[in-house]
Amino acid sequence: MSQAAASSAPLADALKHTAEIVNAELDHLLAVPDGPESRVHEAMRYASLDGGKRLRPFLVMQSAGLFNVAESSSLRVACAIEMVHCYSLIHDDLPCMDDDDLRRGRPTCHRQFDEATALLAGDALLTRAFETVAAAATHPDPAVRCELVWELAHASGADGMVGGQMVDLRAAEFAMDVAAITRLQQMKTGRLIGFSCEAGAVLGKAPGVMRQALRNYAHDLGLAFQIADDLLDVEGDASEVGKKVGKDAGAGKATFVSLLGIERARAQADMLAKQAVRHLDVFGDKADLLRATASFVVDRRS
Ligand code: GRG
Repeated sequence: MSQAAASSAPLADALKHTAEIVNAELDHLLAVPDGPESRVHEAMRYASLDGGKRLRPFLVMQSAGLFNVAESSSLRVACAIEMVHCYSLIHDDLPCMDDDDLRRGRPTCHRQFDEATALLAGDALLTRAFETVAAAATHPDPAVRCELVWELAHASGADGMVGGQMVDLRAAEFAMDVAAITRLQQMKTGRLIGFSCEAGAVLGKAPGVMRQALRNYAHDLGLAFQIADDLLDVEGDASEVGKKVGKDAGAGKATFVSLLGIERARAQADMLAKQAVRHLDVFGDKADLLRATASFVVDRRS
């Protein structure tokens, strides 16, 4: 059995377990009240329960596991990052952005509900994420909660994901070379992945050198993830990927694949995945699932 195959079974089990506990916690955090406002709650649940790989929550749980953080703490942060991710997917799918009909193999939120409800569901998931992190149940130390709020805001906002989305929307105005695409993707997808990996270190009050190791791992993992995403847009199958493919080429967008070609893009993703793993040496065997995640991210079919 190859090394990758040998490590993929425990990873698949661990991802499945994380998905199950995240679903259960989201079910609890996103309860539907009575009253006419219940429609926005239903839309929040539609867009965030029972779907996706739960990669970001998995990274939170695994990074927190390195520092023996209580699962009750890390699970709340894991759910918060998934809420931010799901909000971004709802808004990204809206007619004013990508105008997509399919997400996670189902109608997008605005198709299932309506545009205004989808917009509000995204807004409410974002704010519920911060409410969740800030609550006392997340960590007994208010300084830790405050740092998580600050880091999550920074990763999600105009200097992070939202800023990256803005650059993406304006990409046709600029000559986008590999350096410019790398910066865009680090903002748009890399920053949330970075938060996910560092959150465990914040929760566990980890030494700076360990937090930096996770930051470095996340940097390379995030780029590898994005190159794999670009490859899926070219090589993937919509029924497997769960969303429309061929969109980047159709829109004439510069991507890692359009700039480097398929072979070099794949080689770059593999190189980044190997480099990501090397940053984990400081954690020994405890980081084996994070090591396996690097291979998963570049080999995934969805
Ligand atoms: C609208 C504020 C705002 C931001 C949108 C993240 C993003 C920015 C848009 C998503 C568009 C997209 C497909 C980006 C490529 C990378 C990415 C985030 C893919 C989806 O993440 P996965 O593969 O999805 O982790 P699942 O469904 O598994 O959670």
